Amino acid sequence: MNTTTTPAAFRCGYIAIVGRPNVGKSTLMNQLIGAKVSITSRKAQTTRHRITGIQTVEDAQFIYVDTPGFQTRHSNALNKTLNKTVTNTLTSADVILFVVEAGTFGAADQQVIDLLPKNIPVILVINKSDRAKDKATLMPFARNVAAKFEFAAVVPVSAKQRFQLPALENEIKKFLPEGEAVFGPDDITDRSEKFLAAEIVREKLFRLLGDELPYTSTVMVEKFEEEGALRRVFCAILVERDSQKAMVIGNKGARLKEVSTQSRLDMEKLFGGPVYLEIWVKVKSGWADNEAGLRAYGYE
Ligand SMILES: Nc1nc2c(ncn2[C@@H]2O[C@H](COP(=O)(O)OP(=O)(O)OP(=O)(O)O)[C@@H](O)[C@H]2O)c(=O)[nH]1
Ligand SMILES: [Mg+2]
Repeated sequence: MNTTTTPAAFRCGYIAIVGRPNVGKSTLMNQLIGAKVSITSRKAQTTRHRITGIQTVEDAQFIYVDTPGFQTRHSNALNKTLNKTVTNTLTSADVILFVVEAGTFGAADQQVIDLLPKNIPVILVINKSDRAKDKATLMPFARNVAAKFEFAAVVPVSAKQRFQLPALENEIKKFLPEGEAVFGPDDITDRSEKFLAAEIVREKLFRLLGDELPYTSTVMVEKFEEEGALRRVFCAILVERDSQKAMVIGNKGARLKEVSTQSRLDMEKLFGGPVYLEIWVKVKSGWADNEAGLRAYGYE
Protein backbone atom coordinates (compact mmCIF):
# COMPACT_ATOMS: atom_id res chain seq x y z
CA MET A 1 0.00 0.00 0.00
CA ASN A 2 1.28 3.41 -0.96
CA THR A 3 0.63 5.63 2.02
CA THR A 4 2.54 8.68 0.81
CA THR A 5 -0.02 9.50 -1.90
CA THR A 6 -3.10 8.76 0.19
CA PRO A 7 -4.52 11.97 1.65
CA ALA A 8 -5.04 11.07 5.30
CA ALA A 9 -8.62 12.29 5.44
CA PHE A 10 -9.94 10.80 2.20
CA ARG A 11 -12.74 8.33 2.79
CA CYS A 12 -14.18 5.72 0.49
CA GLY A 13 -16.71 2.98 1.08
CA TYR A 14 -19.71 0.95 0.03
CA ILE A 15 -23.20 2.00 1.08
CA ALA A 16 -25.93 -0.63 0.66
CA ILE A 17 -29.46 0.69 0.10
CA VAL A 18 -32.10 -1.79 1.26
CA GLY A 19 -35.79 -1.86 2.08
CA ARG A 20 -39.07 -3.36 0.96
CA PRO A 21 -40.21 -2.73 -2.65
CA ASN A 22 -41.27 0.76 -3.71
CA VAL A 23 -40.02 2.84 -0.75
CA GLY A 24 -37.84 4.95 -3.10
CA LYS A 25 -34.40 3.29 -2.86
CA SER A 26 -33.49 3.86 -6.51
CA THR A 27 -34.84 7.41 -6.55
CA LEU A 28 -32.74 8.11 -3.46
CA MET A 29 -29.56 6.74 -5.01
CA ASN A 30 -30.04 8.69 -8.24
CA GLN A 31 -30.61 11.91 -6.31
CA LEU A 32 -27.60 11.31 -4.07
CA ILE A 33 -25.25 10.87 -7.04
CA GLY A 34 -26.99 13.41 -9.29
CA ALA A 35 -27.45 11.04 -12.26
CA LYS A 36 -30.06 8.51 -13.26
CA VAL A 37 -28.32 5.15 -13.30
CA SER A 38 -31.06 3.14 -11.58
CA ILE A 39 -34.55 2.93 -13.03
CA THR A 40 -37.62 3.90 -11.01
CA SER A 41 -41.38 3.53 -11.30
CA ARG A 42 -44.61 3.58 -9.32
CA LYS A 43 -44.69 -0.22 -9.48
CA ALA A 44 -43.06 -2.45 -6.90
CA GLN A 45 -40.24 -4.73 -8.07
CA THR A 46 -38.74 -2.23 -10.51
CA THR A 47 -35.10 -2.89 -9.58
CA ARG A 48 -33.89 -6.38 -10.40
CA HIS A 49 -30.12 -6.08 -10.18
CA ARG A 50 -27.51 -4.80 -7.81
CA ILE A 51 -26.65 -1.39 -9.30
CA THR A 52 -23.76 0.77 -8.24
CA GLY A 53 -23.98 4.56 -8.22
CA ILE A 54 -20.80 6.48 -7.51
CA GLN A 55 -20.27 9.99 -6.26
CA THR A 56 -16.87 11.54 -5.66
CA VAL A 57 -16.41 14.77 -3.72
CA GLU A 58 -13.26 16.51 -2.56
CA ASP A 59 -12.65 14.34 0.48
CA ALA A 60 -14.69 11.20 -0.14
CA GLN A 61 -15.99 8.63 -2.61
CA PHE A 62 -19.48 7.25 -1.94
CA ILE A 63 -20.13 3.91 -3.64
CA TYR A 64 -23.86 3.30 -3.32
CA VAL A 65 -25.31 -0.10 -4.05
CA ASP A 66 -29.00 -0.08 -4.95
CA THR A 67 -30.76 -3.40 -4.45
CA PRO A 68 -34.09 -4.95 -5.46
CA GLY A 69 -36.85 -4.45 -2.91
CA PHE A 70 -36.87 -7.47 -0.62
CA GLN A 71 -39.54 -9.86 -1.91
CA THR A 72 -41.93 -11.48 0.50
CA ARG A 73 -44.84 -12.45 -1.73
CA HIS A 74 -44.03 -14.84 -4.59
CA SER A 75 -41.25 -17.37 -4.21
CA ASN A 76 -40.21 -18.23 -7.78
CA ALA A 77 -36.60 -18.49 -8.93
CA LEU A 78 -36.49 -14.80 -9.92
CA ASN A 79 -37.51 -13.63 -6.46
CA LYS A 80 -35.13 -15.98 -4.71
CA THR A 81 -32.34 -14.56 -6.85
CA LEU A 82 -33.42 -11.00 -6.06
CA ASN A 83 -33.38 -11.72 -2.33
CA LYS A 84 -29.97 -13.32 -2.54
CA THR A 85 -28.72 -10.12 -4.16
CA VAL A 86 -29.99 -8.17 -1.14
CA THR A 87 -28.40 -10.41 1.48
CA ASN A 88 -25.06 -10.57 -0.36
CA THR A 89 -24.94 -6.80 -0.66
CA LEU A 90 -25.59 -6.35 3.06
CA THR A 91 -22.60 -8.33 4.21
CA SER A 92 -20.11 -6.47 2.00
CA ALA A 93 -21.20 -2.92 2.93
CA ASP A 94 -19.43 -0.39 5.16
CA VAL A 95 -22.70 1.41 5.88
CA ILE A 96 -26.30 0.40 5.30
CA LEU A 97 -29.22 2.68 4.48
CA PHE A 98 -32.44 1.02 5.60
CA VAL A 99 -35.19 2.89 3.77
CA VAL A 100 -38.82 3.08 4.87
CA GLU A 101 -41.72 5.19 3.69
CA ALA A 102 -42.90 7.89 6.11
CA GLY A 103 -45.98 6.77 7.99
CA THR A 104 -45.92 3.15 6.78
CA PHE A 105 -44.28 0.28 8.56
CA GLY A 106 -45.41 -3.30 8.04
CA ALA A 107 -44.42 -6.93 7.99
CA ALA A 108 -42.41 -6.46 4.77
CA ASP A 109 -40.30 -3.74 6.45
CA GLN A 110 -39.81 -5.87 9.56
CA GLN A 111 -38.52 -8.75 7.41
CA VAL A 112 -35.78 -6.50 6.09
CA ILE A 113 -34.86 -5.38 9.63
CA ASP A 114 -34.49 -9.04 10.54
CA LEU A 115 -31.80 -9.35 7.83
CA LEU A 116 -29.71 -6.41 9.05
CA PRO A 117 -26.27 -7.39 10.34
CA LYS A 118 -25.39 -6.22 13.85
CA ASN A 119 -21.74 -5.36 13.12
CA ILE A 120 -22.28 -2.77 10.34
CA PRO A 121 -23.71 0.72 11.02
CA VAL A 122 -27.28 1.07 9.74
CA ILE A 123 -28.87 4.46 9.09
CA LEU A 124 -32.65 4.59 9.21
CA VAL A 125 -33.81 6.72 6.27
CA ILE A 126 -37.42 7.82 6.41
CA ASN A 127 -38.19 8.70 2.81
CA LYS A 128 -41.18 10.41 1.19
CA SER A 129 -41.46 12.74 4.17
CA ASP A 130 -43.00 15.25 1.72
CA ARG A 131 -46.05 12.98 1.67
CA ALA A 132 -46.77 13.33 5.39
CA LYS A 133 -49.69 15.76 5.52
CA ASP A 134 -49.19 16.44 9.18
CA LYS A 135 -45.48 16.86 9.90
CA ALA A 136 -46.14 16.37 13.61
CA THR A 137 -46.78 12.68 12.93
CA LEU A 138 -43.25 12.18 11.59
CA MET A 139 -41.55 12.33 15.00
CA PRO A 140 -43.60 9.60 16.70
CA PHE A 141 -43.32 7.45 13.58
CA ALA A 142 -39.52 7.88 13.54
CA ARG A 143 -39.31 7.03 17.27
CA ASN A 144 -41.44 3.96 16.79
CA VAL A 145 -39.32 2.54 13.92
CA ALA A 146 -36.07 3.62 15.59
CA ALA A 147 -36.96 1.46 18.60
CA LYS A 148 -36.94 -1.70 16.47
CA PHE A 149 -33.19 -1.85 15.84
CA GLU A 150 -30.01 -0.22 17.07
CA PHE A 151 -29.65 2.34 14.29
CA ALA A 152 -26.51 4.48 14.00
CA ALA A 153 -28.61 7.49 12.96
CA VAL A 154 -32.12 8.43 11.89
CA VAL A 155 -32.65 10.85 8.97
CA PRO A 156 -36.04 11.82 7.49
CA VAL A 157 -35.64 12.81 3.82
CA SER A 158 -37.54 13.38 0.62
CA ALA A 159 -35.56 11.86 -2.23
CA LYS A 160 -37.91 13.40 -4.76
CA GLN A 161 -37.61 16.94 -3.40
CA ARG A 162 -33.96 16.54 -2.34
CA PHE A 163 -34.95 17.44 1.23
CA GLN A 164 -32.25 16.66 3.84
CA LEU A 165 -29.96 14.86 1.39
CA PRO A 166 -26.86 16.85 2.45
CA ALA A 167 -27.62 15.89 6.07
CA LEU A 168 -27.82 12.25 5.05
CA GLU A 169 -24.52 12.50 3.16
CA ASN A 170 -22.85 13.92 6.26
CA GLU A 171 -24.10 11.04 8.37
CA ILE A 172 -22.92 8.49 5.78
CA LYS A 173 -19.48 10.07 5.49
CA LYS A 174 -18.81 9.58 9.20
CA PHE A 175 -18.98 5.83 8.71
CA LEU A 176 -16.89 5.51 5.55
CA PRO A 177 -13.45 4.03 6.18
CA GLU A 178 -10.37 6.04 5.31
CA GLY A 179 -8.82 4.92 2.04
CA GLU A 180 -8.13 5.70 -1.59
CA ALA A 181 -10.86 6.06 -4.19
CA VAL A 182 -11.81 2.78 -5.90
CA PHE A 183 -13.30 4.43 -9.02
CA GLY A 184 -12.27 7.40 -11.15
CA PRO A 185 -13.53 10.85 -10.11
CA ASP A 186 -16.01 11.03 -13.04
CA ASP A 187 -17.35 7.46 -12.85
CA ILE A 188 -21.04 7.28 -11.96
CA THR A 189 -21.55 3.51 -12.15
CA ASP A 190 -19.70 0.24 -12.75
CA ARG A 191 -22.40 -0.96 -15.15
CA SER A 192 -21.85 -0.91 -18.92
CA GLU A 193 -23.80 1.28 -21.34
CA LYS A 194 -25.24 -1.93 -22.80
CA PHE A 195 -26.66 -2.88 -19.41
CA LEU A 196 -27.99 0.64 -18.79
CA ALA A 197 -29.67 0.63 -22.23
CA ALA A 198 -31.63 -2.52 -21.36
CA GLU A 199 -32.64 -1.02 -18.02
CA ILE A 200 -33.91 2.18 -19.67
CA VAL A 201 -36.17 0.18 -22.00
CA ARG A 202 -37.43 -1.85 -19.03
CA GLU A 203 -38.27 1.38 -17.20
CA LYS A 204 -40.37 2.65 -20.11
CA LEU A 205 -42.21 -0.68 -20.22
CA PHE A 206 -42.94 -0.44 -16.51
CA ARG A 207 -44.09 3.12 -16.85
CA LEU A 208 -46.08 2.92 -20.10
CA LEU A 209 -47.77 -0.43 -19.50
CA GLY A 210 -48.77 0.21 -15.90
CA ASP A 211 -50.37 -2.73 -14.16
CA GLU A 212 -51.06 -4.68 -17.35
CA LEU A 213 -47.38 -5.53 -17.69
CA PRO A 214 -46.62 -9.08 -16.64
CA TYR A 215 -43.83 -8.74 -14.14
CA THR A 216 -41.92 -11.58 -15.77
CA SER A 217 -41.21 -9.59 -18.94
CA THR A 218 -37.61 -8.58 -19.46
CA VAL A 219 -35.34 -6.78 -21.91
CA MET A 220 -32.18 -7.97 -23.62
CA VAL A 221 -29.77 -5.90 -25.67
CA GLU A 222 -28.71 -8.21 -28.50
CA LYS A 223 -26.27 -5.83 -30.14
CA PHE A 224 -24.62 -2.62 -28.93
CA GLU A 225 -22.34 -0.85 -31.40
CA GLU A 226 -20.39 2.38 -31.16
CA GLU A 227 -19.47 4.37 -34.22
CA GLY A 228 -17.82 7.63 -33.21
CA ALA A 229 -20.34 9.43 -31.00
CA LEU A 230 -23.24 7.31 -32.32
CA ARG A 231 -24.54 4.27 -30.46
CA ARG A 232 -26.59 1.65 -32.28
CA VAL A 233 -28.72 -0.37 -29.88
CA PHE A 234 -30.67 -3.50 -30.90
CA CYS A 235 -33.03 -4.64 -28.20
CA ALA A 236 -35.47 -7.50 -27.61
CA ILE A 237 -38.37 -7.34 -25.18
CA LEU A 238 -39.13 -10.83 -23.91
CA VAL A 239 -42.65 -11.69 -22.82
CA GLU A 240 -44.23 -15.01 -21.91
CA ARG A 241 -47.32 -15.11 -24.15
CA ASP A 242 -48.61 -13.90 -27.54
CA SER A 243 -51.32 -11.84 -25.81
CA GLN A 244 -48.62 -9.99 -23.91
CA LYS A 245 -46.72 -9.35 -27.09
CA ALA A 246 -49.80 -7.66 -28.58
CA MET A 247 -50.12 -5.55 -25.45
CA VAL A 248 -46.56 -4.30 -25.64
CA ILE A 249 -46.87 -3.46 -29.35
CA GLY A 250 -50.19 -1.68 -28.85
CA ASN A 251 -52.70 -0.42 -31.39
CA LYS A 252 -50.91 -0.06 -34.75
CA GLY A 253 -47.61 -0.25 -32.90
CA ALA A 254 -48.27 2.97 -31.01
CA ARG A 255 -47.15 1.69 -27.65
CA LEU A 256 -43.91 0.18 -28.81
CA LYS A 257 -43.19 3.41 -30.67
CA GLU A 258 -43.67 5.41 -27.46
CA VAL A 259 -41.44 3.01 -25.50
CA SER A 260 -38.84 3.36 -28.21
CA THR A 261 -38.92 7.16 -28.44
CA GLN A 262 -38.74 7.71 -24.68
CA SER A 263 -35.97 5.14 -24.34
CA ARG A 264 -33.90 6.73 -27.07
CA LEU A 265 -34.21 10.20 -25.51
CA ASP A 266 -33.09 8.87 -22.10
CA MET A 267 -30.15 7.00 -23.64
CA GLU A 268 -29.02 10.09 -25.54
CA LYS A 269 -29.09 12.06 -22.29
CA LEU A 270 -27.20 9.45 -20.28
CA PHE A 271 -24.63 8.57 -22.97
CA GLY A 272 -24.19 12.15 -24.18
CA GLY A 273 -24.58 11.43 -27.92
CA PRO A 274 -27.01 10.31 -30.64
CA VAL A 275 -28.60 6.86 -30.40
CA TYR A 276 -30.12 4.67 -33.09
CA LEU A 277 -32.51 2.27 -31.37
CA GLU A 278 -34.35 -0.78 -32.69
CA ILE A 279 -36.71 -2.76 -30.46
CA TRP A 280 -38.68 -5.90 -31.17
CA VAL A 281 -40.84 -8.17 -29.05
CA LYS A 282 -40.27 -11.91 -28.59
CA VAL A 283 -42.28 -14.59 -26.85
CA LYS A 284 -40.20 -16.78 -24.61
CA SER A 285 -42.09 -18.58 -21.87
CA GLY A 286 -40.90 -19.69 -18.48
CA TRP A 287 -37.58 -17.84 -18.30
CA ALA A 288 -38.29 -16.39 -14.86
CA ASP A 289 -38.90 -19.78 -13.38
CA ASN A 290 -35.68 -21.61 -14.01
CA GLU A 291 -32.10 -20.91 -13.03
CA ALA A 292 -30.63 -21.32 -16.52
CA GLY A 293 -33.13 -18.85 -17.95
CA LEU A 294 -32.21 -16.33 -15.26
CA ARG A 295 -28.49 -16.63 -15.93
CA ALA A 296 -29.04 -16.29 -19.67
CA TYR A 297 -30.73 -12.94 -19.06
CA GLY A 298 -28.12 -11.55 -16.71
CA TYR A 299 -29.39 -12.42 -13.24
CA GLU A 300 -26.46 -13.60 -11.18
N1 LIG B 1 -43.66 11.68 -2.91
C1 LIG B 1 -42.49 11.03 -3.04
N2 LIG B 1 -42.39 10.00 -3.88
C2 LIG B 1 -41.20 9.36 -3.97
C3 LIG B 1 -40.07 9.76 -3.22
N3 LIG B 1 -39.03 8.93 -3.51
C4 LIG B 1 -39.51 8.06 -4.43
N4 LIG B 1 -40.82 8.32 -4.71
C5 LIG B 1 -41.68 7.59 -5.68
O1 LIG B 1 -41.89 6.26 -5.21
C6 LIG B 1 -42.00 5.34 -6.32
C7 LIG B 1 -41.00 4.21 -6.15
O2 LIG B 1 -39.68 4.72 -6.29
P1 LIG B 1 -38.43 3.77 -6.61
O3 LIG B 1 -37.23 4.62 -6.44
O4 LIG B 1 -38.63 3.08 -7.91
O5 LIG B 1 -38.58 2.73 -5.41
P2 LIG B 1 -37.67 1.45 -5.07
O6 LIG B 1 -37.63 1.33 -3.60
O7 LIG B 1 -36.39 1.54 -5.78
O8 LIG B 1 -38.58 0.28 -5.68
P3 LIG B 1 -38.13 -1.25 -6.10
O9 LIG B 1 -36.95 -1.14 -6.97
O10 LIG B 1 -39.34 -1.75 -6.81
O11 LIG B 1 -37.89 -1.96 -4.82
C8 LIG B 1 -41.76 6.18 -7.57
O12 LIG B 1 -43.02 6.51 -8.13
C9 LIG B 1 -41.03 7.42 -7.04
O13 LIG B 1 -41.25 8.57 -7.84
C10 LIG B 1 -40.19 10.89 -2.33
O14 LIG B 1 -39.28 11.32 -1.63
N5 LIG B 1 -41.44 11.47 -2.28
MG1 LIG C 1 -35.54 0.28 -7.14
